[in-house]
Amino acid sequence: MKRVITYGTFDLLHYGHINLLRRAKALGDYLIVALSTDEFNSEQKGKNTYFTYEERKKLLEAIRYVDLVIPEKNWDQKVKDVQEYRVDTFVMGDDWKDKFNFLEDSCEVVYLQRTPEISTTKIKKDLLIL
Ligand code: C2G
Repeated sequence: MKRVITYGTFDLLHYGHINLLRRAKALGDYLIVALSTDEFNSEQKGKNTYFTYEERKKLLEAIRYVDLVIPEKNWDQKVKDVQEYRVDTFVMGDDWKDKFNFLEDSCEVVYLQRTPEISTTKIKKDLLIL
């Protein structure tokens, strides 16, 4: 069974996220999403999410492509996660291109094209003017 992992905040879930998750799952048989915790977001990523970790986790778990959601607590857990969950392929959108090439010692690293035009930030901005 080919195991795939990806990481992110996935706030205000939108079709760009779904496009990423669908293509990530297509690379294997089992998709793990390491979901940024509220603490990691606010303390290290500088992100204040609309939905809490638990709410974002429930949304992700409802997606047919997602098999398991685990917490992403810091920037440095990826090598351990790849080993612990016996991951074959690590996937991220290409806004992260080459940022995680160090994982190539542990698994395949794939950067997928981001969906243009949509982002959580854009949704928040657009809603401000509604
Ligand atoms: N994404 C995408 N297209 C968009 C928006 C997002 O393909 N229009 C992808 C991103 O490239 C990322 C995933 O969806 O692979 C999740 O996006 P974010 O929640 O913004 O993730 P980010 O905050 O970049 O967190 O350790 C890695 C970080 O946790 C990544």
